[in-house]
Amino acid sequence: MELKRNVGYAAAKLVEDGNIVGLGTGSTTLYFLEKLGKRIIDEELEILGIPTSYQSFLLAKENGIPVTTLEEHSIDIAVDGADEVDSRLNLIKGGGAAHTMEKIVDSAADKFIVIVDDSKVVDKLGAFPVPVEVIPQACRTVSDHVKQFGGVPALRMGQRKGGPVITDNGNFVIDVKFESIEDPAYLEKELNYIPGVVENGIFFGVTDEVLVGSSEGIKSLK
Ligand code: ABF
Repeated sequence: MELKRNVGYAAAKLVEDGNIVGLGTGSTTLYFLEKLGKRIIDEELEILGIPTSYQSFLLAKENGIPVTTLEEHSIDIAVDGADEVDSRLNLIKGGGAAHTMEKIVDSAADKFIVIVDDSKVVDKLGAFPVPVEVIPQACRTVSDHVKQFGGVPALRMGQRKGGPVITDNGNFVIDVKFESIEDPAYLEKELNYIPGVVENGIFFGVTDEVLVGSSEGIKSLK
């Protein structure tokens, strides 16, 4: 928790007065939103946020961060968490089932900063299953399809007994485990070609900087 707070706070200090800010989702960005809200009040900053989920929308409201939309503004800086970061700064995201909107917002930002603790940094992606958001009616056909790529699909189940997780967009999530991901750029594209797939959680070539929290402090990867 301490490491997540440190990177969250550090990222909030990178935001400048007048910025339009992409607001990530998850337990690390929670600290980013907390600190950003505090800076807005203390330093009287004029900042607008663009949330990546209902969670970050509500947290923005709670922390006094005014929100806007992609229709109205372009994004200067986006800050978001990740489930895995490889040595080339490619990511797996979507453990929180919000990766579709996260990819839209994070990719649209002039600068995209990822905040993680050091447990998320890996040489090669793939220990974490790739979250794939699917149209509910395509659940079986998408599952069959990913098996052809060597993936092992599992429908993500929710808190309601026997019920699936429902995304902010009203869809299901299939978590696909691959033995290893040799070519994340290829896999990201191929998964999105499957009919019924809305978006997958591989983020190839989008990241500008990663702030990694460890017991030794914060390291920046670029
Ligand atoms: C979101 O939150 C997701 O894309 C990712 O799944 C998760 C990050 O994990 P954490 O809650 O540890 O910050 O950004």
